[in-house]
Amino acid sequence: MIEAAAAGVATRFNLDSLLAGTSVAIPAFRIPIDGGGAAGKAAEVRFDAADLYGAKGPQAADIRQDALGDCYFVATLGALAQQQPDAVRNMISFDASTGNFTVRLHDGNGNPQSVQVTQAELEDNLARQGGSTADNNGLDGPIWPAVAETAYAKIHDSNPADGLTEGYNAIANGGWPQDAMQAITGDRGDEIRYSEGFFESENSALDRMAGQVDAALSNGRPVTLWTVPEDRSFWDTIRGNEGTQDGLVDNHVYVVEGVHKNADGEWMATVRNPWGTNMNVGEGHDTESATMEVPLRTLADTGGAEAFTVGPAPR
Ligand SMILES: [Ca+2]
Ligand SMILES: [Ca+2]
Ligand SMILES: [Ca+2]
Repeated sequence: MIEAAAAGVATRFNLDSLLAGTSVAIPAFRIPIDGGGAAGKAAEVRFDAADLYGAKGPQAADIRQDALGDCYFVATLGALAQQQPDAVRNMISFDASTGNFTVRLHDGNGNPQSVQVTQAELEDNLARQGGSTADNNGLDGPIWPAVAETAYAKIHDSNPADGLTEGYNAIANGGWPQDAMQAITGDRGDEIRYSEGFFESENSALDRMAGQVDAALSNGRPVTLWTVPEDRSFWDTIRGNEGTQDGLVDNHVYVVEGVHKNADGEWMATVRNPWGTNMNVGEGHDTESATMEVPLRTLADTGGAEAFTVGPAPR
């Protein structure tokens, strides 16, 4: 069972779930349902096409996961926004005649599904402190992540007419990065895992993995990183030590922004936490920044990363 942890408390998660899904709770933000809508719009159509994106278009920084444990989904959204912003634009449309957004997701066979998201369902997402920044910024912020997340909850709800609690319960307690890639892009993508071949040195294996990730990003493919608890050595275990920590939240999914060799010749991955911050991780590398660098060697040595998930190239 993965539980949300309050901000300000180091987040530690029980390890009996293999699902990748963590969340961090923030104080509830009350949406002014009565009174005028945001930005002077009528309350019945609070959001429209002009609210979807910021001035720079769809961006990974538009993601801010809070109360819902669907990092696997919102991190994948962020990775797609970073690599293929036009794919995000093509995924979502607004119908002024109904006030609904339409989101194109995909079923398990890659077949497109059109999902209608109503104004009320979108406001419900914001009240649940979903994956957009709009619920954190007084309803001001790009709402495309909330629209997409609402659609994902809706396809997991057997009766949307009575609300989407069932759907949110299905998606917000962890899930798999490749399932999210499938739903968002129609393609499960590929996984890159660290491995050393026979007679292969660690340096060579790291070069190979970094080259695969770098090539994927260069080809416009969305890439996420799925983290797991670090391995502990025999001695760490019997002494009750945590062992070396990589600084990344365990059982989480990050957007991968890039890989590069630093001045010491070490491969570093730049990753973005869908929380919008790297505070309260509790592994000794906390930073206010949403992005941080982590040595690939540390991930290989600690076993703190399960896999990179690589989505399809632009079509
Ligand atoms: Ca949020
Ligand atoms: Ca329902
Ligand atoms: Ca970790």
